[in-house]
Amino acid sequence: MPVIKMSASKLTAKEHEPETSRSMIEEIKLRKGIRKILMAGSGAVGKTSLLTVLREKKSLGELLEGEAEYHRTHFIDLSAIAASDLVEEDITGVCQMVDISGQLDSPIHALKDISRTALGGVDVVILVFASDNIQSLIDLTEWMDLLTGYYISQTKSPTPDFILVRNKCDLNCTMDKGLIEAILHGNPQIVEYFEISCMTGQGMNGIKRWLVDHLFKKEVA
Ligand SMILES: Nc1nc2c(ncn2[C@@H]2O[C@H](COP(=O)(O)OP(=O)(O)OP(=O)(O)O)[C@@H](O)[C@H]2O)c(=O)[nH]1
Ligand SMILES: [Mg+2]
Repeated sequence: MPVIKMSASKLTAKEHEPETSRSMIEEIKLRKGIRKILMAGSGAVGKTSLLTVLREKKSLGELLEGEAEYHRTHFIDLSAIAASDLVEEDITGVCQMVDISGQLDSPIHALKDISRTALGGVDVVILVFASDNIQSLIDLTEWMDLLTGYYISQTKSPTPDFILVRNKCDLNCTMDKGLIEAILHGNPQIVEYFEISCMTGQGMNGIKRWLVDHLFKKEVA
């Protein structure tokens, strides 16, 4: 079966967002303390799991009894997490989390069909790969091409920050360090790198702290 690949040009050609609505959205976001976070990366790397663990404040191991089932995200899921829930501090603000399907070659995909809803006004992109799946690390180059293509076309909007997350570290798999370094120093620039396990909760405090400090505290200063 032929594999339909989305190209960066396809993504940008669809996007004609009016200037007024864009600045209005930015204004509303600022006033209400809303920050938008996009989870990106291949299928089964743990994007939805990361969102669940952040929201529920428990690891997958605590949340799931027995076998951890995989329910792939078919299109897009949106949910909100209060900043004060991430770090148990009195901070005003909300993280609007955008969780999209990892299957980029699907004929129906949020990045193509509703690119503005998925990508517009995003403050942080969390690029996720899994420790036991080197292909998911390689696939991130395609995700990064698509996303940078979109944001380059949005010349009047700020470009989001990209962070890189290696999930499933509980599996103790080895990974090509050179490839990770190449992604870390490639384009777009990665501003932070985390090694985590949604299963055990390892590294989750670091991500939470970074999100809150980066997204909410600098407004206050
Ligand atoms: N061992 C281990 N398994 C994990 C971890 N995080 C997630 N999983 C498992 O990996 C599988 C896929 O996780 P999901 O969060 O659904 O993956 P996803 O990236 O949202 O996948 P798509 O929705 O298809 O794009 C599930 O069975 C999870 O239980 C982890 O840290 N360690
Ligand atoms: Mg998912």
